[in-house]
Amino acid sequence: MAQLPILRYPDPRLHTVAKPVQAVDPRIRMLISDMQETMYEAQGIGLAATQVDAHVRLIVIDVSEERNQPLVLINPVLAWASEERVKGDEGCLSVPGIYDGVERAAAVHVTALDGEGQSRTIEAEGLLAVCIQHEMDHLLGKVFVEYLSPLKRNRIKAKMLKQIKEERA
Ligand code: K2U
Ligand code: ZN
Repeated sequence: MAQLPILRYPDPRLHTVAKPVQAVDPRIRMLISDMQETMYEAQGIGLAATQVDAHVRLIVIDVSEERNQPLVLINPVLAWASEERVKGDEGCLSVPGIYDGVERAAAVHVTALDGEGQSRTIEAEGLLAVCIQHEMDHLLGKVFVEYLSPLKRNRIKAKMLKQIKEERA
């Protein structure tokens, strides 16, 4: 088990399009375990492999209050999205300290392999639906700030670069 460094916006690697997982082998199982440790330590409710510079279609999630209901989505496919939309404030472990409104489908159905390589369909609404959409965006190289205005996005980019520079000083 290991905690992995999380890429920080505007790192260009966050815009990499992830490739499908070829086999749920020991290497992928280790990555799943490391991503879960990283997510829990960062107090996140989701984490995409893209964020830890591993460009495969893999997401870990835990939206439970008790932080004991982990979900693993390998090669997720969006099978259905509701017409109903919801708008809520989102954050991101790759954009620390920034929260802003994003509109998403209120409910989604996603098919994916679980951590054992078994095919599953997840019918999600509420926070889980939003989290799944947020993480599936990461696998397409999309960060939530890209839904914001160019003015807001540029201000966030400048703030992140200043944060990174100060941390390195
Ligand atoms: O992708 C991530 O960075 C994890 C997100 C997942 C998420 C985003 C928006 C809406 C639902 C889920 C974070 O866990 S959001 C919460 C957060 C943000 C920053 C630091 C800690 C926790
Ligand atoms: Zn994120």
